[in-house]
Amino acid sequence: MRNMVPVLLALAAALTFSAGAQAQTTLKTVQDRGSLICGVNPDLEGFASKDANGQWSGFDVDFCRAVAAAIFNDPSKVQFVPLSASDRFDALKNKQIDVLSRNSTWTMGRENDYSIVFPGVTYYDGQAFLVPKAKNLQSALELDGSKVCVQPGTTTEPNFIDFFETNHMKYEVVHAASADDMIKAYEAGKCDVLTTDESGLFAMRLHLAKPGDSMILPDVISKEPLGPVVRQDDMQWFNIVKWVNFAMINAEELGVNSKTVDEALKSQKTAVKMLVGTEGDFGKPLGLTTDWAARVIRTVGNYGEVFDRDVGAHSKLGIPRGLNELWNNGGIQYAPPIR
Ligand SMILES: N[C@@H](CCC(=O)N[C@@H](CS)C(=O)NCC(=O)O)C(=O)O
Repeated sequence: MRNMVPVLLALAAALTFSAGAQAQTTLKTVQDRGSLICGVNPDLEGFASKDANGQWSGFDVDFCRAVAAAIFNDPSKVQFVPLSASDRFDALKNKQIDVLSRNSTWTMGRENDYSIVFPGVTYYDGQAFLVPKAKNLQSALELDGSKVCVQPGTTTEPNFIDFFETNHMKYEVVHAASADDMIKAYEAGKCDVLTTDESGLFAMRLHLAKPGDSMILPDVISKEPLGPVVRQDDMQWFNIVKWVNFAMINAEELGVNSKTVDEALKSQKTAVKMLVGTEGDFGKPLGLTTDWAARVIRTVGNYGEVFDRDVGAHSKLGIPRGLNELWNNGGIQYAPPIR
């Protein structure tokens, strides 16, 4: 037995070494690289799109920028990787990206199938239908016999099939590989209905030749909680992404925005002090600085500022806050406190 001791010690050392070698965290990888790699939609106005100068903008893009701001104090330190609906979760699983921020619906099946996890909901959405106004429809229950344009690899396809079958309506599925292809197929008359998340319909309608000739039916047939996604293997990284979202929501609730954040640094209110880092240190346990949330708010904005600018009242999409209002203002956006 005594002869076994050196062998066991060597074995223990080897195991410790290999555990250490594996322990390169996502945060360390991102810091060493000097930028965050974020998977986004290739082209969905308001959520993620690129202008003629190669500048990305949108709600999902701003979330990536917020994570970069928390880490680097610089929201520009992001490399954006455009991903199709079908490729996005494999890209995350295979470590081609650090985080996915691409109008993705949180479902249990996706977490199980790809060993991924949604740290929160940045946008509460639901599936709807866009139709020509000339059809004079009042409800999605009048869609019997429709040719429906839908993108594969989404929650949209099984949802709408379920809805039609439950309501004993006939349908024909017309597949389109991108939002752009869906628009083209609809305008060419290959389908008479577009279906996806309501936010996506607002975005796609802008790109129709005559947006005013189509309407979104009032029926919302599913829950589509959209949010960022990370792998299940790194709790620190999961927590960073989770608390960046919650910090932005809490900032709006506490009235701290990109213009008032310096004033907030002088606030005597405990909740504000804990948010901006003048009391306690909530950043260090996540591997961040004390002022991590102040960095996000200063350079990207609070939740309401980002919503407003990218998809809300001050954007081309003009989507009402609806469910995405704060919980104390009639909506369901609710972040656990930073304290
Ligand atoms: N939230 C749904 C739908 C997401 C989705 O990919 N929607 C389509 C239709 S709006 C899209 O964004 N397409 C953009 C593209 O691939 O060009 C999901 O997670 O499956």
